[in-house]
Amino acid sequence: MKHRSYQFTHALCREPAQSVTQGLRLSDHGNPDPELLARQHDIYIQALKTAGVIVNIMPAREAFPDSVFVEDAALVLKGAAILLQPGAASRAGEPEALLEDGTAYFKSIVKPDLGGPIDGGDILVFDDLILAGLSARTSAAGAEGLAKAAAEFGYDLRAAQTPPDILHFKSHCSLLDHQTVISTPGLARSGCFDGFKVLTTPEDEPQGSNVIRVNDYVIMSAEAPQTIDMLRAEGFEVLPVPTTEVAKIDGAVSCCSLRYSL
Ligand code: CIR
Repeated sequence: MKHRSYQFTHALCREPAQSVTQGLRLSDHGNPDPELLARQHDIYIQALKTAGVIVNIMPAREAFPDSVFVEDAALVLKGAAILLQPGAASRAGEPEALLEDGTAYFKSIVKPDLGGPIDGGDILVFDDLILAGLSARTSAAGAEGLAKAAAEFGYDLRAAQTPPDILHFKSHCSLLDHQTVISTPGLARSGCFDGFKVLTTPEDEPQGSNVIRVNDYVIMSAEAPQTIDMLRAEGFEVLPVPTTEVAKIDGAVSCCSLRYSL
């Protein structure tokens, strides 16, 4: 049977730093509480384990307040990590930190010259197709650079547009299965998911659109109750996890892990 893009054997996370209080944010909702964030991160890791993956955890990196959001530093295709070029200056060293701390966890690790910035949060991976949302963190040049790197693994890459005023493409959409996405209504209207089945979140619950489908489970924010009910009614096995602290610095469930198969 074809290997699906939501089937994973492994996940890689990073312990949150105490400096997470300095994490970047588009608007201020107060600093995250590092202790509570760490407890919520543990619950998240437990959910990944329930979904059947082996979770490896790298040590905290105090020099990088946002380094718990490990998804932005690399894209893993077929077990091989492609180091990315984060678009925020304070995060530029995170791929190097991943190289130092994480190399042993992948089949291989490459550092291509991407020619421009691109964050993992802007990259949505289907079975053979990648959508890359152009944003303040991801340039057309970065997406083109990644297209070349991803082609070597058999993926086509299509650029899309991250909606204005949000951080990342995946702040407003996620994969539910190989032919289904969940999206905010606004992003769905842009037409970037033509050819896919699209479920839309309620207008007042955009936080429901960032989920991770991991094997038979959908891990998502407990702070999206209407979307949880909707996905359960659609037959998905949902594992809600608390995300109040990462949400204060524009984080959500997808950014806290790299998921892949070995
Ligand atoms: C940042 O602004 O880079 C972090 N505070 C949040 C990153 C979230 N990453 C993601 O959704 N992939």
